[in-house]
Amino acid sequence: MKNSNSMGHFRHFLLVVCVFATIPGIGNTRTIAVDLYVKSGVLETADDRTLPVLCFASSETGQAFLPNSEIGLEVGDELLVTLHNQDDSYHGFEVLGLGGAGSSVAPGSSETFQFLFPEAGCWLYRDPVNLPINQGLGLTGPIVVIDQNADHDAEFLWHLNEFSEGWLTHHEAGEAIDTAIYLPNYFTVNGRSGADTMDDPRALLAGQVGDNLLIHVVNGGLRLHSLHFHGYHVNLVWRDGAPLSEPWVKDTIAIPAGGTALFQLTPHQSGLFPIHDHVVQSVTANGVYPLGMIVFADIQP
Ligand SMILES: [Cu+2]
Repeated sequence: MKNSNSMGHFRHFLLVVCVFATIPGIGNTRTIAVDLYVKSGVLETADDRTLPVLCFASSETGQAFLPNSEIGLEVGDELLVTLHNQDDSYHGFEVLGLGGAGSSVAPGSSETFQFLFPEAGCWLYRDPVNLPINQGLGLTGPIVVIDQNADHDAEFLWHLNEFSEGWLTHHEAGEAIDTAIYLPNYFTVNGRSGADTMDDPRALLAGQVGDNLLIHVVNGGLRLHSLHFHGYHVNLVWRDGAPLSEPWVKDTIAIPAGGTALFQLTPHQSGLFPIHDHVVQSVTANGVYPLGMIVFADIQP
């Protein structure tokens, strides 16, 4: 097994195990094992097209689709990801901010990577090989770590992405991709866009006035996405691996490429409200508005 973390993380892991071993009743560090298969797949768009992408698929066989699997964890978990490279070029597995940046797995090979999650939040995983191309072809995914002792009424996930049809079709045809030309024309949340996001229970903010709602956001795209809330201001409470000293109350929050954030919302009014990228181009699908990066809050009295 390859340990993709630094020695610092390894020592931290030993420390955690020792502490848990000496405190009766707190010895339940879990190990979560996940298999991911890198292979070609498809993105089904809001304008009923099918685009060729690369996927971290959860199944060895069968057609792969975006979005890539969410990895759901609890605070204290150890994650073991075994990456099976079924593609014909090298791919790796990185969790941004935690390790794996130098990983590279040969075609037809498998490797296991270890990560530790001592704190709640959300992280982005991606292929660190051939950046930014492989990331732009679809190889990103979300990790959500829940504090099982914290209290909230519901939690949600928005995995943001944008896709350049030019890059996807060049890659499928085996042609070189010019990274100086990046013109994304599809913009997704959890692999969906437009009103289709309402069918995703991880994306639709469903709740009641007074609820304590948590929203995990990871930007797997190569561009900044600025999320604008109608109906509410939210509290930005955590970003890029660290809590804010004080919540930042905002109705528009910019998430840079590769960025992560945690919003807290206690709705003060009922209604159905859109939340969308403030860059209008990103609310389109191949130029058609509003089939892009938009989600909804559906709050009952
Ligand atoms: Cu707006």
